[in-house]
Amino acid sequence: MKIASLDAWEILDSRGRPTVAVEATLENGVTAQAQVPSGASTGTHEALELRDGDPKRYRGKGTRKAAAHVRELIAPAVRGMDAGDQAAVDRRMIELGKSTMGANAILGVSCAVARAAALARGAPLWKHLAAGRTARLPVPMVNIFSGGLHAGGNVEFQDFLALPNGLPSYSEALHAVVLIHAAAREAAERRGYRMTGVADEGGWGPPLPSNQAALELLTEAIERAGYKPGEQVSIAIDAAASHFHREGGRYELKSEGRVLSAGGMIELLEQWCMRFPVLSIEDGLFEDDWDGWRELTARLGAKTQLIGDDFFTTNPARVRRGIDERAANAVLVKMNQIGTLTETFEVVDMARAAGWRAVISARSGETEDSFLADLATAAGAGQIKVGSITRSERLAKYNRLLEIEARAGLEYGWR
Ligand code: 2PG
Ligand code: MG
Repeated sequence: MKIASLDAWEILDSRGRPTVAVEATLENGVTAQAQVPSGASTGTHEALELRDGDPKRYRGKGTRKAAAHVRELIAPAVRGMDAGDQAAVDRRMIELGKSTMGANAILGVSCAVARAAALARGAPLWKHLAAGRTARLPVPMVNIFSGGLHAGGNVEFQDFLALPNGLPSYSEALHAVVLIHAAAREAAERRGYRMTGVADEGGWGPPLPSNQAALELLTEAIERAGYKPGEQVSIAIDAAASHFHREGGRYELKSEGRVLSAGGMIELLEQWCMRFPVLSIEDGLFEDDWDGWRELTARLGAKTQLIGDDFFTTNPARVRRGIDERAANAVLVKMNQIGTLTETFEVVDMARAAGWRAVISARSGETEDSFLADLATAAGAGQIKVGSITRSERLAKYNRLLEIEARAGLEYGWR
């Protein structure tokens, strides 16, 4: 199953911003496409997302250059290679250079080639990607309230999510979250908040008075929906703290009327873990505060999942250091932060081997491509984060997982 040709073009993501679509064609005539996600709250250490920079088109955010790189530079370099040898294809593209090609160009090819190889073998994508790993259906970590960069100026923390880790199957977990999403609206409206705003990932983005108010509402919503907080359904937070971190190690929580040091942030998070059923905290501190992360892990790590997103940027070298220094206990895995499928799996496998958890994650800018559902299942990581349960770029993934559940009868949940 040799690669015959690649095509690529500019498309729009769920925020109306350009991204890249790629089609791979094999010598046996099989073709497959992939669409590339894109973030808003990006970490400084992410691989380069190539934008055209032409202010006359999409305010400089066009992706025609990245698409041209696929057609003109990557295609001749991978033509004739075995589509089933993902590692070799990815290695060839890494040699071409992520910052010259654009990680968005490279990732599109990486995913399209994998899908074409799966089709050529007649295997479901998750099975092809698993390549010997034990596939599992993941627990969905689902956005209910948004703040930060995803929801225009209400509260600083980016995500307040439901984590239905105490339910027996993927479909029951998803069902619980749908009820909680509706109950959250009712709870918020009862307190007089306007519930018209929908955030970038489809969750509620109401003008809440504080981060703590979101935790109170979410706890109430879990109960109102008929679930036991902390037992059947817990809370996950993505603080995305790099985005309200200021020079001199200060964390500016305007909505709470306080400016905190790293120590103050750790204390606040610790208090919230005691008062609310918070089981998971992502990016609780600034992306380069290694001392703070070690302290956070020493204090909360025994009971709480501490995930590095901007902190690790799905980079094997950063995750290795995090493991060695005990600076977290879980990693958020985003394909486009690192740019190839091979390195994405490397990060998951490294994390799992160290006894860490891994959460496979979408971006705030998504497409109708459901690749991530198969990736999460194949990686056996046990958790997936896709945003809320509204809007079709999110549902494409949730619905694909329902299909895999219905057809494959795989194990569910995290170990
Ligand atoms: C995050 C992601 C997804 P973005 O911070 O975890 O929620 O957001 O894609 O904007 O980085
Ligand atoms: Mg994050």
